[in-house]
Amino acid sequence: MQLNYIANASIPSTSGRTIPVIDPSDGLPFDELQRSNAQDIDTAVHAARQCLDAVWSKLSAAERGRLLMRLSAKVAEHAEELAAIEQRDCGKPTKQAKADALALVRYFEFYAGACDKLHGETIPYQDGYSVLTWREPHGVTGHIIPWNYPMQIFGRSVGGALAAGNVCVVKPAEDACLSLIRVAQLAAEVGFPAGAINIVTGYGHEVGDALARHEGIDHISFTGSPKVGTLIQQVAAERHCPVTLELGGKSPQILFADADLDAAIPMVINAIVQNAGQTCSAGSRLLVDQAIYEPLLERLGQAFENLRVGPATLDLDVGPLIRASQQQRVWDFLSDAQVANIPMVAQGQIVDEAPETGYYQAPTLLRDVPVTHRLAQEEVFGPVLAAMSFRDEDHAVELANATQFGLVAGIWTRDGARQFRMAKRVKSGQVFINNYGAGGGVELPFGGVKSSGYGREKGFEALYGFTTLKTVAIRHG
Ligand code: TXE
Repeated sequence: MQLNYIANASIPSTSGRTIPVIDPSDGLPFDELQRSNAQDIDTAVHAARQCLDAVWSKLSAAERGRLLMRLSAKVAEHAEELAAIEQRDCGKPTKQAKADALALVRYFEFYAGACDKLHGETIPYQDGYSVLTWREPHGVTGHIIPWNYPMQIFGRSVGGALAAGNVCVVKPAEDACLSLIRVAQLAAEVGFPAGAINIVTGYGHEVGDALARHEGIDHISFTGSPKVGTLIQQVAAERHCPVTLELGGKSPQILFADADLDAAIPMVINAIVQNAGQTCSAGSRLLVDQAIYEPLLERLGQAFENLRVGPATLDLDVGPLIRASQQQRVWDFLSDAQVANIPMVAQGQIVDEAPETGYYQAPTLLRDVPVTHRLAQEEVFGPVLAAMSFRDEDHAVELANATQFGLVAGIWTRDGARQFRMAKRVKSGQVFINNYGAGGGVELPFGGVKSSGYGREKGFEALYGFTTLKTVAIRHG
């Protein structure tokens, strides 16, 4: 039985209710979580506030940095354990689960080093004045985390918030809590004061909503669906609470005829099958120069047919989807494709060892997807790649920008001038040229434009979002 983790103690919810924890590889329950309520959130927010006032705000930036560095080392020691927990909870193939644990190590390491480098400025003003700016923490920050990359998103969000001097109340997704409860315990072991990191589990509409509404939450960081992002904004607007939103995408991979296809193809595939396509930055649209459309689809089709899907511990190319409703969502998209006569180029194979009760979906490559079809417009959040061709650079830009989203774009061309032109013309928070994702580097600021959200997480830039700027003007004559 998993308990909430509040003020460095494992405690049950006052609701007395629980939620089953399901292994996506076989669809069977193996543990239970607390189904918390608004009262539990209130307890966590008070614990956090007490910690902030009595302890956290008294630490120097260097002391906060040392604690984060110790946590980074502790997570590194426990990386295998955390990866195994996440693997069972979220159905991640072993290499993905390990990569996520190591990313968490890096987030804490990066933000440990950033704590004492968050400077204000002095501003030249009139004679007789000195003007300076201080970057102050918001106070108690709320973090609503999704289930696709729990450890990574916790690292980028909570790591940045703590580094900037905040204390945190975290609501993990109901499908993916276990690793984060363990990380909070590890934080207590390395000396984080009671109340600095609090984890309250439960359903979004109950406990997530209570967190977003709580008067004691000074900033909300949310990663999830556009629908819930809108709700969070509305709730936060009522009390003018700042929010950072990361709401996914429909990111294009744009391949010009002069692209290095040997380099591009593995990355195009990885960008849509990694984590079974349940990645906010998944490269889910493939825009291809018409001159190379047919030969490229042939090569990609062969590669898709070789992709193998199965239980997480088999560590194949693709694991299961997170839950039955997510599987149903992908099936609905694929049946809409059939109704619209969108041609399927190829599908991977689900291996015989995959239990029928698991949530498996073979990677699927579709071609000639009309730009207005929902497969070219909406996030599937599964291993489904929608290909279409373009005539020239202008047409590529038009297609790339023809969705409500703007998170990531991958551009593949050897032409240096075109690289810059495309990077400028594509509307997205990130542009990757001749790569996709730049290896997930924690240093790289990350966030979207349009319906992909606003604010930035990751990198040093995130620290600005986790602080508020105070201008101090002194008239000294
Ligand atoms: O997301 P939700 P779901 C997208 C993706 C996916 C779709 C649905 O397309 O198929 O969203 O996934 C909490 N108040 N992304 O339904 O509901 C919830 O408990 C406060 C993209 O799982 O948005 C969880 O912790 N919180 C994405 C978190 O919000 C609420 C990652 C995300 O869940 C809430 C996940 C409420 N009323 C899904 N309702 C990305 N950008 O990476 C739910 N939550």
